[in-house]
Amino acid sequence: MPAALAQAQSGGRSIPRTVDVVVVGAGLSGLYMLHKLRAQGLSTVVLEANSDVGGTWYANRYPGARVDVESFGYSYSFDPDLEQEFEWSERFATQPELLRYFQHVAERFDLRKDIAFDTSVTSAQYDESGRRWQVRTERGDTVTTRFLVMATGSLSAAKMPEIPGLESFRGVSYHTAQWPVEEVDFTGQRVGVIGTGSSGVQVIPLIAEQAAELTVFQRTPAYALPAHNRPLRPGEGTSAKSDYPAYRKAARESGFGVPMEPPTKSALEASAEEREQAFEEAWQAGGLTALVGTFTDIQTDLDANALAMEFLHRKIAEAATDLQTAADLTPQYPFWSKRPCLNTGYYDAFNRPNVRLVNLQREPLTEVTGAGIRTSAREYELDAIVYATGFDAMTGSFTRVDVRGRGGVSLQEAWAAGPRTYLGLGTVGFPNLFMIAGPGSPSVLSNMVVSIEQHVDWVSDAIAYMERRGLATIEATPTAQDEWVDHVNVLASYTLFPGTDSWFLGANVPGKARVFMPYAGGVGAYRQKCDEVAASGYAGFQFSS
Ligand code: N01
Repeated sequence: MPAALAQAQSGGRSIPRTVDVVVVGAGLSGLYMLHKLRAQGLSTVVLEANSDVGGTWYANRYPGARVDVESFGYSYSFDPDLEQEFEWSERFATQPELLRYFQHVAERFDLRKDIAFDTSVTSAQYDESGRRWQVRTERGDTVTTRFLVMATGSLSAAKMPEIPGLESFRGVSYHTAQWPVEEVDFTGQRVGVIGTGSSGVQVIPLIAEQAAELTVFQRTPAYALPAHNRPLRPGEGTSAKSDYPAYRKAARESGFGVPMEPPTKSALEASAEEREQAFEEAWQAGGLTALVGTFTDIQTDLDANALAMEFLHRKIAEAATDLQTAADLTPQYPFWSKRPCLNTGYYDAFNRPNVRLVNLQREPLTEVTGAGIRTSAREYELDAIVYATGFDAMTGSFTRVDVRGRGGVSLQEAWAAGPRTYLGLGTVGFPNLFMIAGPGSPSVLSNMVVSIEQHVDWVSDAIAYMERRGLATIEATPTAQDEWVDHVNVLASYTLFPGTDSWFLGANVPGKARVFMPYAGGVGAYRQKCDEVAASGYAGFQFSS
């Protein structure tokens, strides 16, 4: 396919007016998608709102940000040389190291030349007669494309809370997912953090070390599992890298996208000693999935789950020295019914004299004032507020762009009652639009890199299939989509997820339909289904020629 294209000048940078594929986002998904499409000879441009590559790892540069999948597993597998050459320094890589990795990938494969940075996509409209997408940017560019790949991330649409008075605060406000590129120094300041999900749990220990006073406003406590992060030992990298073929295969066939022996026994059938030993070993191993993987029914049976909860409650009581603080930090909802967090110094932070915990269940937050934060009990005076309040997850990054498919129907309208997709890859009414790690796929319930690589490979194979046969459009069929949505819901109903409010259900966004969005059947089963669909000539998708 010829790549010689008419160029539109915009902001000093050339953006082609017509391409085969527009990819939105230069994070993990967009970088690999560009690399693949280019190798297939397709003219491609990536439009990226940030000033450089990295996506979520570009934006979430708050102190303490680090990955919660082991570094060796949270990396691309598509190029054996790339796998071997990058040196990870810690068990769980920090955000700056991850960003260095993505910058290295961009340089190694010369990706930046086809990425327009500081280019926010505002709309994408499908032109039915021309069977093309018209993609518009904030800067006024219009790009016409056959295929549109939304590589916009599952957790990238930052969410501010609905609290009165946000604008009135006279100090400085930050959101963890929109952290400034310049270093932020909290030395000597009175800082408030709202939110104790993964971002809060990571940022709190670091701010605690710097600030004069840190006040943590907690609405729902987190299960913060030990990371046991550490520098990698000499030789550890070489040995892990020599195991890559087997490691990657096991990751792809697993549940969460990390190699793991599946449990065989119910927690309810195990003796108390067996359970304690299994839980303790998982605790000592650290990581997000060890404990939930001890027994078959931790995530599916409330009684089995209560046994894990009891173990975790004891660990929290041991970690926080003040009794009331320990009680306030103890979650009462089932373990893994919302996403747990990885802990590096979180509970210890509350043992410091300059840190206090405000339990918003006892004294609800009423407003942000000019001077700080007011609860029903009092006002807390602050110099800075950090909103660790999360994301409009899984759908926000798609629906914040005005995407309109056949008949001018917007994605927002099509998904008003919850996202509807076939395989989390495509959606009815939006021909030639692909989503990477979209709702209805394992995405956030997995090691994202494993899921992203699988989607990118699948999408580039589907486009290659169309090119070989001269097919113009691909679109999910209503029947396949309905059946897939039902299947995703049935799988969720076997778990404890639907019973606890979380961003998995859209519960953190007022007015958002309460639907469990990710596919809970595991990455192995999901990959198998996607492979079968491709092998059968893309059953469940219809083509036009
Ligand atoms: O966001 P969250 P996050 N008043 O939605 C609270 C991934 N991630 O950015 O639970 C008071 O989990 C809210 O309280 P509640 C990971 O998948 C990964 O922390 O709604 N509080 C909650 O405590 C993660 O799950 C890493 O009651 C309010 C917090 O804000 C996902 O991103 C690091 C409030 C939001 O927690 C999201 O994590 C970071 C209000 N009005 C993130 N509104 C890694 O480790 C919200 N809250 C790789």
